[in-house]
Amino acid sequence: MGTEELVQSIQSGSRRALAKAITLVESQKHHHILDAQALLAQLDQSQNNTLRVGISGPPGVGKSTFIEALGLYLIGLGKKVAVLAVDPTSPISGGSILGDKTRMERLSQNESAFIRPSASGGHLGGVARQTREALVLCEAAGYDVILIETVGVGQSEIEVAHMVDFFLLLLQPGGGDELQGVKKGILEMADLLLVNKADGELVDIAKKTQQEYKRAASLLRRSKNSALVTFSISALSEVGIDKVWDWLVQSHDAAKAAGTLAENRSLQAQHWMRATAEKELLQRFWNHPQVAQLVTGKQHQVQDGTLPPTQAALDLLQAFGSPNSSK
Ligand SMILES: Nc1nc2c(ncn2[C@@H]2O[C@H](COP(=O)(O)OP(=O)(O)OP(=O)(O)O)[C@@H](O)[C@H]2O)c(=O)[nH]1
Ligand SMILES: [Mg+2]
Repeated sequence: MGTEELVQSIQSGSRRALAKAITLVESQKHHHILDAQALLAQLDQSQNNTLRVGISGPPGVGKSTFIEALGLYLIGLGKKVAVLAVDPTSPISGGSILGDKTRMERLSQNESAFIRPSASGGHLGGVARQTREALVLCEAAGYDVILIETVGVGQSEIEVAHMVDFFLLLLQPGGGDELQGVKKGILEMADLLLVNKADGELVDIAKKTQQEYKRAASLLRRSKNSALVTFSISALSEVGIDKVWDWLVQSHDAAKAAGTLAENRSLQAQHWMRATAEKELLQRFWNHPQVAQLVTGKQHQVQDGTLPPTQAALDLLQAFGSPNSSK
């Protein structure tokens, strides 16, 4: 299938074409990367009515259960939902969402849902790029809401926050003091904090935890100019899912009206351009034949103390290419 044909099939909603295109953006082969870029350039990206939502939280908090509940709720409203994951630890053959398909059984069997396990790019940067490009492909294929689950801690969340409109953090009832090992930086990025498992015996403690977080959130210094909103929900009993969706719709509408949605996406695109260039440059630097030839020797000299580290670094850079002549 040629690029043009593939684009048409994706835009006409073919799941097979979508899956094929995602496989293409996941490939590490140089000519596939070029083909994938040609494909992405041809997609109609004017449809910006989509909603990109990141979902994060400690292991076992109920992310997959929540995604299934929200996904089914949205399909009930006539939406098409795509689920992606960022999981740099996922093994070569299929990521953790594949195992999760059993947890998202009803959603995975629904025709209005598209679930794709995390790419297995090996390193987080690669996985993040592939997920971001898969997201764009899903939008071109007509999916209205893209849910991205992060698996793993710390850096994955930051990568996901750079590709979504809203970032949701799920937490367990209880254990509010130490914030369940969630880093401050992640709290800063979150738009909505959900205390899950507010059901059965856990209802009261979940509500109490939510109140504690609400108080803590009001004291939080944030880089975002919006406040951190907190709810308690039960993904398993499907309680509060409508509340979360209403909040998302209202926030999405408000951001569109204020122009911040488009602005945020444009800043994110610029971030990806810089981050990609920087990663590529680093790789080219270390793979450069002259640099590779020199590096071991320079390392030894630095180790011996016969060469200052800055001079050694300058020598490597000199081997890579002359410094900018204007400076
Ligand atoms: N009581 C209760 N249990 C829940 C709820 N949501 C999820 N669980 C249970 O918590 C366990 C973990 O749920 P998952 O949805 O797999 O959690 P996860 O965050 O996706 O887990 P990882 O992907 O492994 O990090 C399962 O046994 C769920 O049935 C809830 O709202 N209430
Ligand atoms: Mg999960």
